[in-house]
Amino acid sequence: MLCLLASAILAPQAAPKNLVYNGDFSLGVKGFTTHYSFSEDIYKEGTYVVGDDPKKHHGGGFSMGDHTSGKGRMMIVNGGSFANDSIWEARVKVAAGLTYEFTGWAASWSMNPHDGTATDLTPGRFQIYIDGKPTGAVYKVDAKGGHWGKFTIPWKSDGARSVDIKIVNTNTSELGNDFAIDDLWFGIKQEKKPG
Ligand SMILES: [Ca+2]
Repeated sequence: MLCLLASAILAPQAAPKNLVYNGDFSLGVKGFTTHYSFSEDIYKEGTYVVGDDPKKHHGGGFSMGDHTSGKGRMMIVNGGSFANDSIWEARVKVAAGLTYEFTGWAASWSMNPHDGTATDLTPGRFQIYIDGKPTGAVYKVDAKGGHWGKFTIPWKSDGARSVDIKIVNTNTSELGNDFAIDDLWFGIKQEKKPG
């Protein structure tokens, strides 16, 4: 008992754990719910797939790799024209009085039909909801195809319970509005080391 205690104290501080199951989508369609409809081809607004290249699922899409390794899987979404659609939603257990952080990566994958460049005319705009409340500023996905950008949402827990995390797309345009998300992470916020 004493030995166990000593080793626990001496053990180096572990990196905060990711409370999101399958946040890198390596396990496919697992660990989340969504208002979107699963479809191997994503020509229709409001559909999604978990795959390794948007072009394989939409002939007019930009060919790009995932954020994790460039060769893994990501959630590939054809943004819907309905309001308050949740792209991705999951429940996590939190402890009281701690500051958490929800982070994730997003990139556009649609082409500009006018000039053929990999530029989304109306990129996705995400509002994150934690415990049912809009949290943090709206995150605008980079319009350029395959340019992964990170969103970071800090959140403080006021009690020990399980909370719902939800990514909602506030862009309801049928034009463009095509994006992928990857490497979703929720955990205790890491303190910055001095210096
Ligand atoms: Ca991935």
